Amino acid sequence: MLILQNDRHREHAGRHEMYRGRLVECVEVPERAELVLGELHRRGFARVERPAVRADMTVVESVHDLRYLAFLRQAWDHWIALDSANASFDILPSVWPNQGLRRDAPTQNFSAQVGRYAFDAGSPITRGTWDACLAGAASAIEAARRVASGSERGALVVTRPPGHHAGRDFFGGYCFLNNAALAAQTLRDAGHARVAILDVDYHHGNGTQSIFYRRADVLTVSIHGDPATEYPFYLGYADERGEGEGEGFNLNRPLPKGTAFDAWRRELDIALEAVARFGASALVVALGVDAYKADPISGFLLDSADFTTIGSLIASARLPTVFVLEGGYAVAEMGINVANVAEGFSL
Ligand code: SP5
Ligand code: ZN
Repeated sequence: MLILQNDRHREHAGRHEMYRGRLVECVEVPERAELVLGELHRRGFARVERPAVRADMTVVESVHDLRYLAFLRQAWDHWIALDSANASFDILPSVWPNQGLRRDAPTQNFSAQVGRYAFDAGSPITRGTWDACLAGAASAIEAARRVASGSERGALVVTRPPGHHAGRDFFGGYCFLNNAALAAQTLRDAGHARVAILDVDYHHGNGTQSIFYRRADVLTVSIHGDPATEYPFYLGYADERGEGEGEGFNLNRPLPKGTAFDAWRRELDIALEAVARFGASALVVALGVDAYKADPISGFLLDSADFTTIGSLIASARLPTVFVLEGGYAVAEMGINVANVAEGFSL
């Protein structure tokens, strides 16, 4: 399996996220990716590449909104132009255009713009967020190209920040650009007529779902904590099946907090059956490992060994596969869990 690493991920390093009325330390930290790379190296995954840091903007602009991209690119400069003292603080929203307010209101006020594009107050924009995200996008696009050409059966993109909560024109859930969606679109552009995205992160991939919700060419399937009690709360229910041409091409499998691997694994079988029935010729896996039992912000009970099984069950789909790193916050164990998936897939 080919490993592609985002060399600029460290440039995104949020300090605080809003949680229960206070600013708490970010759980989505640079060490996460470092520990994954360290463990992959220890396990003998020797083919590690660092792709060009320039992403193909044609792909990025086909998945994301132009004005949203311009906002993200310029956000830090605008922030410090307001007040040079802002450099010591991350950008977080404090006002949102919901409940009857106009998202398209003709304001360029900076706070108004942040709130227009953010859906939570847990996803700080920092000085290096844009550069880190763009390099991550480049890694995901390159991985998809290598898999699409048939030169690799599988590729793993080790990147952060994650992507599956980011939509066409919004960020949140620690995500800004949707790397899995960029990989899927790249596979489509390379000639794969039907591409499936399987999201195994603990949290519902609301961004990915919304990007492809009206499309029949990309199937989105997600196994996640029931949004009735788990983040992101407002999407991810079983009755969301897609809309218009996309009807029938979104599958949500919410599971209660406390679910262990025997029940989780049955859902993976259902998800992989849906991928096979759809007739996908390529697969993108949104690989969060926060279903792990010791994850500090999640509620499933998977063991490290279960991730090896997940890797081998995904391999049994016999599809060219791009894995993209998403969540996972039990930092000490996350390298092991990701490497277990890679090993299970490669056996
Ligand atoms: C990619 C991904 O897994 N995103 C998850 C975003 C979840 N954000 C909300 C979590 C709320 C709990 N935060 C508590 C921090 C306490 N240290
Ligand atoms: Zn997650």
